Amino acid sequence: VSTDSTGGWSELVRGVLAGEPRPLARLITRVENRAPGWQDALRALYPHTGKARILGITGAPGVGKSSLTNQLALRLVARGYRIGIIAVDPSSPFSGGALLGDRLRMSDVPTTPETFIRSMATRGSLGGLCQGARDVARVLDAAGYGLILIETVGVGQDEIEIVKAADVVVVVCVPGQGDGVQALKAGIMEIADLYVVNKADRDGAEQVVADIGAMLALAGENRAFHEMVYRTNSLSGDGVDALIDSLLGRVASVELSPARADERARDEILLLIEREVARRVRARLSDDARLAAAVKAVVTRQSDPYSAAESLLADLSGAEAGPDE
Ligand SMILES: Nc1nc2c(ncn2[C@@H]2O[C@H](COP(=O)(O)OP(=O)(O)OP(=O)(O)O)[C@@H](O)[C@H]2O)c(=O)[nH]1
Ligand SMILES: [Mg+2]
Repeated sequence: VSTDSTGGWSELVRGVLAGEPRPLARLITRVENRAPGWQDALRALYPHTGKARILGITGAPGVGKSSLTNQLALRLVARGYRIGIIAVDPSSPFSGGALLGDRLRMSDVPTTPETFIRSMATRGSLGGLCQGARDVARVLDAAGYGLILIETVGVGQDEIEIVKAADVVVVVCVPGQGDGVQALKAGIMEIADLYVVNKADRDGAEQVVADIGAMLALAGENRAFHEMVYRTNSLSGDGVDALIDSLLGRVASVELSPARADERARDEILLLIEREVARRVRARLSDDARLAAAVKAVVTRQSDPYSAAESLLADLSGAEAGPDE
């Protein structure tokens, strides 16, 4: 379409800022694919960001995160919000079923100027899962989506990093998962703002509520229990409005502390640097005869991976520093 000197980016950026869905979808895809000029696009959008609030929705596979997100989105749109949804899939190597399932369950959410849905099945994506979700959220923010819901399966470091970047984190549990609540203690618990016991239509929901209560008490949580634990049925929508009232209350009260804002910016800058350094190192070494020789030496036990890495790194930094140093 466009052949301007920015490779069409400036037109897309204009469209995004004007709130047009098609340029938005195209720009996000190109940013995710790291098409040439992606940084320029994000640079141009950055001054227009910082208004959106991000809700992280996490929990074990199948607890109803997508169904709940769907219910939240429909109701929030009815309340006048523009909602961006990012579904981060674990991209199971066995099938694309999870992705399709998410699309199906979220199909109730109309793609209108009020809602925008993007699935990311992106293990091994170019920018990394966490940065990828961050970039997409940032584009949606610039496009005027005031609330961004990010669904992630609460397993794995990447997913935890993603929800850490959210303003409010909802952890979804269900009855009948036995040690489900137990499993949550690792990592996710520290960042949870609210707990949802979904599938509250099923037996055992009250037991899960009680388990969470016990866990919170152990953790010395001093917020009122009833303000932290909600019961929902994501099929009928029961309980979802009460959850929304609480979420909106929290969102309104979240003002990022300066220290937290600094920490986030710092994390992001470091992450971007790490990615780029890793990319450059791989590019430099991939065809390097020294790497090939080191591989052989390690495989035949003439050397070891530690010495090989150390000596290649020394070569690289020597080359970086230049002949004068
Ligand atoms: N009975 C009952 N079933 C529910 C409820 N919420 C979701 N389900 C069902 O649970 C199944 C999983 O729902 P999803 O919304 O796909 O769950 P998810 O957590 O997004 O799943 P993954 O993204 O695959 O981890 C579906 O068959 C839903 O219809 C609920 O409140 N009650
Ligand atoms: Mg899902």
